[in-house]
Amino acid sequence: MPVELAASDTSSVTPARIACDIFCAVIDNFGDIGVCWRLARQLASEHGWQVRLFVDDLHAFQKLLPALALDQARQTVDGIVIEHWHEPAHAGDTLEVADVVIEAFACELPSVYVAAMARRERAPAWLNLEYLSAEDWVADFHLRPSPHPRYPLTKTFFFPGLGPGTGGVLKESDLDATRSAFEASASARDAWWSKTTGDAPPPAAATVISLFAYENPAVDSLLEQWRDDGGSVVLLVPEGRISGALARFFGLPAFAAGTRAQRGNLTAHALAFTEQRAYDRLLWTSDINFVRGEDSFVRAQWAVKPFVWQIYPQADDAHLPKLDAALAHYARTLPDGVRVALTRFWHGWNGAGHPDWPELQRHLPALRQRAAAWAAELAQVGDLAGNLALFAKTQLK
Ligand code: TRH
Repeated sequence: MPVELAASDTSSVTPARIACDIFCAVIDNFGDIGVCWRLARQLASEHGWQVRLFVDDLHAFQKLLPALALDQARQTVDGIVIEHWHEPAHAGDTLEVADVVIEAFACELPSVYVAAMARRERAPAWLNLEYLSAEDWVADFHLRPSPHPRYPLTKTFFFPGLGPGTGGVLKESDLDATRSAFEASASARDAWWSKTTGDAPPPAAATVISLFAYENPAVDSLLEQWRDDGGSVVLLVPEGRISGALARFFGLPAFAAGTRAQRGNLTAHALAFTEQRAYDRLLWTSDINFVRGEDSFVRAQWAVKPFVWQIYPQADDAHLPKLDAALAHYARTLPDGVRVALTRFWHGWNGAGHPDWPELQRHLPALRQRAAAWAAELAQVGDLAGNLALFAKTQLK
């Protein structure tokens, strides 16, 4: 017979710590668990919360966190309890309801857990963390309550966003300082190049590009443009869904981690997929970053470098208005010519038109400036973990 306990009652170290359960169902790729793991780490390390993360796909998770054991039903990493979640009924061996319950991306909580939430003396703060969208409606729906049809429980919709009135996006409190230290240290950057590619850093005049992308029909033309570029281009490609296109372009059987290939002015390195914390250094090293989905899109903005976003594709091109909504924020203050070039390039990279590299490259200085101004603007919205913690505490009073 399961026992219902408030997890905070079981903490012998600091009884006042807020206990938080995060539930994450991996739909595909790495974004769902990428966001949840980042949030879990921040709530634990920056807010002192006692966090438990339920995740149904340890294989995807292990790519971001190589220390994770695949055969453990329950393990603790970085002070966070990780439960292998066997949806839909499983809610841990002992049913404990936390003070704050986060249902990520509308994954359904186990019904026994919801029933136990309703029985709890003090109802937990229950939040549904939504996917990031830059669309205007998000601010209207952020923090809207939704009463449960049967139980005396209220779920609140927590919307990440890029503008005021939204939940913001995740940003660790030490991120800027860590980035600045890396950028200021020639030895750290040399060590990064040597460890990651086996090569010394390229000459300062080279354009370094990171490419994290889904399969993309526009990639062949872009590789040709980089091959024919007037200067040298160094492409850094984490192993993944775009690797097959690189292999075809270079006439190789595969473009697996450790491969180095050259055609014309383009040199490309295939990189091993790194643990999540290390991915930022790839973004900080590059002059321009191609990112995708949700979490790498956010990291590119905090890297304060020009970037190109491949949005997660949805049926009926439902993703295209979301792409334009992000552009409306990011490109808002750019001079017309630069904004048009950036918009055309992002559209081309997302299936509408053709990316024109020389045109984008011409505007890189203006885009570098905008990247810095935008990061400062985005920071005004506040870090998502901090915003969420603040709201949850108001619900616990
Ligand atoms: O993997 P994604 O395509 O995830 C997507 C999106 O989140 C999308 O919104 C969602 O609907 C879909 O999944 C199901 O892209 P994303 O969001 O950038 O997540 C990638 C994660 O992988 C991110 O946390 C960064 C991390 N990463 C590493 O840890 N190491 C690496 O080497 C690389 C390239 C990425």
